[in-house]
Amino acid sequence: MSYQRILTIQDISCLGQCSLTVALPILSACGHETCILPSAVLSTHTAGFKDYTVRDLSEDLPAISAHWAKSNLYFDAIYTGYLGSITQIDDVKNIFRTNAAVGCMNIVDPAMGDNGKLYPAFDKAYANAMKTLCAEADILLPNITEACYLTDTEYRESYDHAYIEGLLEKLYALMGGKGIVVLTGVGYHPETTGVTVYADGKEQYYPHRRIARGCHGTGDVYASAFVGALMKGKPAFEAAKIAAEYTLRCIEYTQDDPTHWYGVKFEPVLSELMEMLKS
Ligand code: PXL
Repeated sequence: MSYQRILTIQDISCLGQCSLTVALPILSACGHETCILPSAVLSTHTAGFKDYTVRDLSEDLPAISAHWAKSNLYFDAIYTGYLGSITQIDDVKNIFRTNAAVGCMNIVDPAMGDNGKLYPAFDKAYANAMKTLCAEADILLPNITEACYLTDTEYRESYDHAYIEGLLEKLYALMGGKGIVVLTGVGYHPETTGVTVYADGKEQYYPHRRIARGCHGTGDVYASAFVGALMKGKPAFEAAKIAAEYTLRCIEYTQDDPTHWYGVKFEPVLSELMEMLKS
């Protein structure tokens, strides 16, 4: 695949190793032209820090999109992550319509929760609005918590294959019966977790080791590495495996440092991701 121009829309948490400060370096390291649209600027992310500052950039989104369109600048992929409000969800839907190149891939990480709960800034109304953005995705990248909110399914800590199959079918229906669902954090045994890729009634599962320490920001690392690999021409299941292995390496590199609780040290292992893309 030739040099790809990717737009990623999410917040900038100035400190915290998530959203744009993760997506921009990872996509660039994968060899893509990476354009950014910050939805908000926060001093830190919202999970675990207190008294963080937030500057909402909602007002700027339509004007930036209009400027790009007027300048004939279009994107090969548009990848969205953490957004600030329901208004921004609507703005992103307009950006899908206005700023996409022919054949553009719309990739939605409905970043809004984990471990059965929504992140502090979100409520049920936001989760419902997120369903309408997911309906426009070519590729959807939820974790199980997000999948539950998107499909009005009860969250369970342990489950069987039928439960996961039910989630996948409902997510696929939400996308209008087209596209690809990449469901992360799917584990049927205590010592493993994994990722399921679902399209057209066909499920592919990649189980991998589970690292006891949960780290913040791994969803963003995963989604960014997935998009990076996919836009290098890797098939979705291959991209899902590469993203899983890279995310595991990030956690392994971080897990022995108790002071680094707010994110993963993804930078020192970026070269390993670049190696994985060569194979
Ligand atoms: O990693 C997801 C994320 C992104 N951006 C902000 C967040 C979070 C998760 O809490 O707070 C601002």
